[in-house]
Amino acid sequence: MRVESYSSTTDSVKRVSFDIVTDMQTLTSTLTPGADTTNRWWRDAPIYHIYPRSFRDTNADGIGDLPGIIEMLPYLADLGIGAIWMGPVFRSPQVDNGYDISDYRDIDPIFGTLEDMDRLIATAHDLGIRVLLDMVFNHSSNRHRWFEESVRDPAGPYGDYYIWRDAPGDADALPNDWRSFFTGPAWTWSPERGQYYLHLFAPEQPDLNWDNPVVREELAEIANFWLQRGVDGFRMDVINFIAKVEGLPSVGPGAAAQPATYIDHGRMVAYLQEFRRRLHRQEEIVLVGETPHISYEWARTLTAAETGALNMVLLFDHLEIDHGPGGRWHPTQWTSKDLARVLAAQQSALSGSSWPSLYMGNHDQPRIVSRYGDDRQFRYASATALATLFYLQRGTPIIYQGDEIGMANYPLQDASQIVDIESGNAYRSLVETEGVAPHDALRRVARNARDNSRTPMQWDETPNETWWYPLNPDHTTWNVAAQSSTAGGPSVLLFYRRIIALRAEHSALREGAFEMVADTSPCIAFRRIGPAETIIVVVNLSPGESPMPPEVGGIVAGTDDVRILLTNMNNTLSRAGDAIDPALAPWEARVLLQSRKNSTTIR
Ligand code: ISL
Ligand code: CA
Repeated sequence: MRVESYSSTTDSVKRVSFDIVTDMQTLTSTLTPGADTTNRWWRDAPIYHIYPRSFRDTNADGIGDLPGIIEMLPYLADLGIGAIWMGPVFRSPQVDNGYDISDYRDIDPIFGTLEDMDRLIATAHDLGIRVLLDMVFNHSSNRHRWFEESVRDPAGPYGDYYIWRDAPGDADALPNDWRSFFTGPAWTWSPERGQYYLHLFAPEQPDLNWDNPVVREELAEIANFWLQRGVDGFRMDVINFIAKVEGLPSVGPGAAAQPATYIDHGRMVAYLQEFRRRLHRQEEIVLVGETPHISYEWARTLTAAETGALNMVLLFDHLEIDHGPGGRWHPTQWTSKDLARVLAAQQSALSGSSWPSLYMGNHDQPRIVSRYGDDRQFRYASATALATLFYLQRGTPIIYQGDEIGMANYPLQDASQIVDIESGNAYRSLVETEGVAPHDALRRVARNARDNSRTPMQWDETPNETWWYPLNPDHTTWNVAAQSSTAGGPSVLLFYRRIIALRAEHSALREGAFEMVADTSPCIAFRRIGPAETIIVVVNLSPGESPMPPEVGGIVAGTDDVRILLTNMNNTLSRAGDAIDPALAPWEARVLLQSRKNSTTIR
């Protein structure tokens, strides 16, 4: 498929064109033999997502650092983790906690040095843990030398690195009506250059011009710089936004909520294929794209092995079922049926040669146990039920730091405790523009604020006043040390270890097909069908006892070789033939194993 486009400066329009490779023959001839077929470690390796600033601080400056990550690698190895993804640790003014990079080839001194990174990679590899970096390539910092040069010298080598537009005739008008995801217009005026530049996020995060071939080459070289240092792949920030529709047309109100209307997905895929083909070691690395608001069709195209672009994407619709029609800051009720519907749709969209990522939260989302679980009455049970539901589907689990010990939302009491740029802007906009009463605005933002998941990792009960953001007061009871045994009660951490081990022990959980069995309220059930065995997962997402859904009850009643592999209620295993309680306890998650003899009869 031939794609044509124009690079973005108004004074020197350059035509660029390239192909999206859709034909398998052509593609495999451009990739190293074996690419995407033989070395798929990333399908089996659970990924642990580290938010470096809040993980482990070794020099008491209140900010987590690379030596802290190195120190805790054995903890992750014990958990059964196969790879870590670290949030951005590159040089940055930290306007958006590192998602505004001013030097892609150096480590920010708040996190450590390049030598620390080399040591981190080597130590991780010794422990069998691969290392993914978070690459922010849709935009850079406005303090990056490229942007400073672009402002200073429009005709110079960096003049076309960003997306510049003249002011329209009307003095107050903007080049178009696009909105920043962080509220406000997506355009900021540069008095020095006398033009507007585009930023889909903060004004300090100008969008890079991917239509400029030099920019694309530059970004691939940066990736290669890190691949040569030994990293095993990248998480690529908002990577579906890199190609904007030609001519940057206005799209009408609601554009910020509907970025699909101004994204040229065909060009996006072509750019990412080109990017991948430029990378060293491309057959052994993993590329995970963060892709908010993407359609299932494009997610499938991006991840299909035949496309040769990304290996996985991070979808968001399962984390939007509690957003009202007004979006994230207008929360609404959800049911387990809504969740089941989305999970089934994602699984079916990414079946075949695509591969899903399985995640319940990250540094942009509230904590899962507070959100879809019950962090008061059923914290252990709901945290483990959700882990069972998410991580035993087909795909690669991506565990966000702290979820493995059931960390909960921060009890925000006051607007002054909102530190995050997106949440702070949202609060101000609710109060100042939408006229929402401050206490109501705080309630809404508190529920979904990104600050919730950015509080420091709770290693033990020790108070620590130095952290950049206060520890959640509940760290006195919910911490790694306390959960390293069951002395204090059931442990989320030990259950996570079991779940991860279970994936390693049963190929049906890694490679088996996925099939939704019951998408009822309050129970969700699915099965994973492998060549030797079928595994049925049934989860009660409610605080009340519930019978197993009839579909599962039927399977259990009709055979005598189903047994319980794991439940979060007690850690004992049953034997084939043992009676299985037809009722699920509140927030019970059960994993049932059916051996091959009968697995065909239940299909
Ligand atoms: O949910 C969101 C939209 O309202 C956002 O938090 C969304 O996930 C996000 O804006 C895209 O995330 C990534 O890019 C941002 C950065 O602030 C996030 O931390 C990062 O994960 C801009 O680089
Ligand atoms: Ca530190």
